[in-house]
Amino acid sequence: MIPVLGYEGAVVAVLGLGRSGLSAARALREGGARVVVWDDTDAARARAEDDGFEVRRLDRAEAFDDVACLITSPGIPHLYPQPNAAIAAALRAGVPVDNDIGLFFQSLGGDWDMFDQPPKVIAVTGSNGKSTTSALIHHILTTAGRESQLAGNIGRGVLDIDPPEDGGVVVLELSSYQTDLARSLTPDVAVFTNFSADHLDRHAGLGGYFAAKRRLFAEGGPDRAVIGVDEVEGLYLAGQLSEGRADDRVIRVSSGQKLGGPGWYVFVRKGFLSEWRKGRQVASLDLRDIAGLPGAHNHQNACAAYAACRSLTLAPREIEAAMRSFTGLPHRSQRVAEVNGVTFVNDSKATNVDSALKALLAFPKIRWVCGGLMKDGGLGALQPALDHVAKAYVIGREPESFALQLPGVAAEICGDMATAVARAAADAQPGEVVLLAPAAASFDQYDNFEQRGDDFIACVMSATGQE
Ligand code: UMA
Repeated sequence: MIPVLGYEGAVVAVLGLGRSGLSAARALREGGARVVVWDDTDAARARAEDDGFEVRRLDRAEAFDDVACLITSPGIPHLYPQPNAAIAAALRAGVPVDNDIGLFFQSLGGDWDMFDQPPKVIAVTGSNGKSTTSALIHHILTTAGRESQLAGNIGRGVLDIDPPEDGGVVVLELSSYQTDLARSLTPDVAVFTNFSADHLDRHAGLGGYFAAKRRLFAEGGPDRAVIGVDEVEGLYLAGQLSEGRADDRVIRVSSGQKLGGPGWYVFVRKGFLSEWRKGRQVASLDLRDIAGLPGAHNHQNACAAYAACRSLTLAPREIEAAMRSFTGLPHRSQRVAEVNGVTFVNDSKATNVDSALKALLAFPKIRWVCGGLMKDGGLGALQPALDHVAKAYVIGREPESFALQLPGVAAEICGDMATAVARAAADAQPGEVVLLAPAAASFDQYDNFEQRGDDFIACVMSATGQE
């Protein structure tokens, strides 16, 4: 745990008692703060009370009379569509609102003089590929013998990690909910994987979503920025951060485009990753047979991870060797089974249209399990991949309206996962892939995408007689 500095003896309120909230409450207590907590669910409040925390209703401005700061959780709206009542009350009372990420940067390291090599933080944001890129960076560093810890949106509260040692690295996956609110954001290396529409309701549209992600680069001024430049937002950000064309504090990354010029570039074309610096090629890696990184979207993740590790001075061959032992993450292009020539792949993390598009483009002939809680913007952007789909098997509470947005695709209304997987497995021919890539959030039928992926795996085992 990283004890929180700066609130010794002060009252700090914590709203939301899930993974990030509870770990923040404990780290604040460890740092000497008096912590009062609230969660809108009874069970979460009861758990916190058992842990010795004082529960206080926070939905009135008077609740903040003695409070120095409110720490909130990423899943709780702080601005749009409307602020949670407790956050609105804190804002009315003039109390600063922060989150565990802000506390982490405020508290990391403590006395920097005690380190020969101060710890470094690599923070990864972007619309898709954040988890794989973060996990890959962590895997490469660990394999190369560097002390590394992985936390953030990937499922582990940042304040839960151990205080980093001399020369240690902390790799953080950060969502837009987290970067939007953190009052301190000072990574050494910041990575922007790519950009496409997501979470529009929480950011009041695309501009708000981009502004939330940009804070990671604008607030702290990282020493090095690794930026995916395949969308205009990344191009703009890279341009804003560089002093000129030769400024190699920005490493530009592309999946598909050959990049060149006097700066620093990493790109992938036809499965080969190339690094260019000051107009010369420095390294080339063949990504095509790295089993843990299938498809163009994973090649993009590989480029971002490669660039981040190069900026910590790892050698290209060291990075390549480590990539070969990367096995991927659960729920992202996860090969679950292969039965009678049919491969079953779990990409439950494809919660939006862009990530589902990339998952579909990775395989030529697909029995596609899709559907769930649709996000703003519809499914039109999936069009370029729909000729890879032999048939769609639609789940979710409103599968009919989901299927209606897939013109020209043979679609079967299944509703639940067990029916969808059983029907897809029965129809699939050797060489085809049964792919869960929902293009929707899971919350209409599951608590989270992990639970949905686990259900897919259980249904595959049952449908293929492997239980
Ligand atoms: N709650 C309220 N009032 C509300 C909403 C929620 O009191 O109006 C309470 C809930 O009762 C619950 C707690 O808040 O007890 C949950 O908080 P949370 O939703 O922020 O979840 P955490 O468990 O703290 O997990 C969060 C991230 N969740 C979200 O961003 C939604 C986790 O990312 C992250 O791993 C974790 O912090 C540790 O950093 C998950 C996620 O789904 C993987 N992220 C989204 C995504 O990847 O698309 C952004």
